[in-house]
Amino acid sequence: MHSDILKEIKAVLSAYPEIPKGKNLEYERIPHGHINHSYKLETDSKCLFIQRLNVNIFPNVAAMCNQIEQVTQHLACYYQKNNLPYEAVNFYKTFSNQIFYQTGRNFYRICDYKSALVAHQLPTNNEMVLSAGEAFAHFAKGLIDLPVADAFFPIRRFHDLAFRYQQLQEAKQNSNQATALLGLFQICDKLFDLLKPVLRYLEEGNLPSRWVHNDTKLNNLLFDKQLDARCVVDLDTVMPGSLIFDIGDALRTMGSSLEEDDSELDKLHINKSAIDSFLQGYVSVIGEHMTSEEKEMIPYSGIYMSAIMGYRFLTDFLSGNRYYRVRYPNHNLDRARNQLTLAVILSEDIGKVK
Ligand code: GN1
Ligand code: MG
Repeated sequence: MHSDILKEIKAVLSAYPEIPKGKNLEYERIPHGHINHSYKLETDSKCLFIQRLNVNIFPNVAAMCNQIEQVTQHLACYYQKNNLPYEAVNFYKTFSNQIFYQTGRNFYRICDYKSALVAHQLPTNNEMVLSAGEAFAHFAKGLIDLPVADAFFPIRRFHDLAFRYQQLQEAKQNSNQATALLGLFQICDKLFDLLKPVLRYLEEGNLPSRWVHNDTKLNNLLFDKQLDARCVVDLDTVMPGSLIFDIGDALRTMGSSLEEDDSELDKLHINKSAIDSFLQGYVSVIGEHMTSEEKEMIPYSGIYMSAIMGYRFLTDFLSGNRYYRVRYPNHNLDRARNQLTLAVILSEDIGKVK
């Protein structure tokens, strides 16, 4: 297994003119991320980050990667023009000038491993969260003048709550575990009712379609040693959507006391000051471009994204864990319970779900 991976990685590296063939090659699996496989590679001259893309989830790798390239180039110009302290991800190109390489059924992508920067699973302090808010807002602001009309959608209806709810209902009908999870389904239903205003605004076109990241978890940002955010990573799901998705996804990770799969739910609470810090940073950067409807929906955003994650994890659990990578049989169920509980706690500011 080990030597198979090494052999394949060597073949991949030889497709890139800027990566010299060295004698030594060490790799280390990076455990985070539920979809792609990521490795840190040490060659004689470079430290690289290489990903094997999950083609079951991203079947059109070429369209996705071309779009990522367009987005990163646009961002790099924006950062530079405005003298901002961020770097855009810069992928290596193959001899055929692509940012991905196909070998057999596998697709790979390579960029530098930014050794000076670190991803965090939970925030250390609120300054860090404020910095995250600014960085994700600059990501969206930098792309505000990139037209959305011809965008490629790597995953259809990705953050469509009604679609995710419908998928959950289908999984529930086909499962023999539904009765045991009645309480959890009741929470799903109540959250769906509570979130109808967001769905209505989305359906009526009241929330503008903008380029958003769609996976603004804290660990998709790299920070320097001073805990300043420096680089937005994991760009596979970048596509048009609502700012509410990015704000909500950030809040569900930065505003929670627990990681998303922690099952000790009695320790789950909301960090209100972290939520305030994120919003302060985010709105200070992009607030002047936000519509009043977008601002109005901010209090729903964290609930919306936690509910979507709860639905998706529960759907996957009921369907035999085919989408997310799991470490134990009930992993997706633990994730679902965590995210649905988080949505309920977040909703206590807006209206009672329990
Ligand atoms: C997946 O693979 P990763 O961790 O970057 C998922 C996101 C979820 C996230 C939950 C394409 O992202 O939507 O928020 O898990 N990505 C896809 O942690 O489904
Ligand atoms: Mg991701």
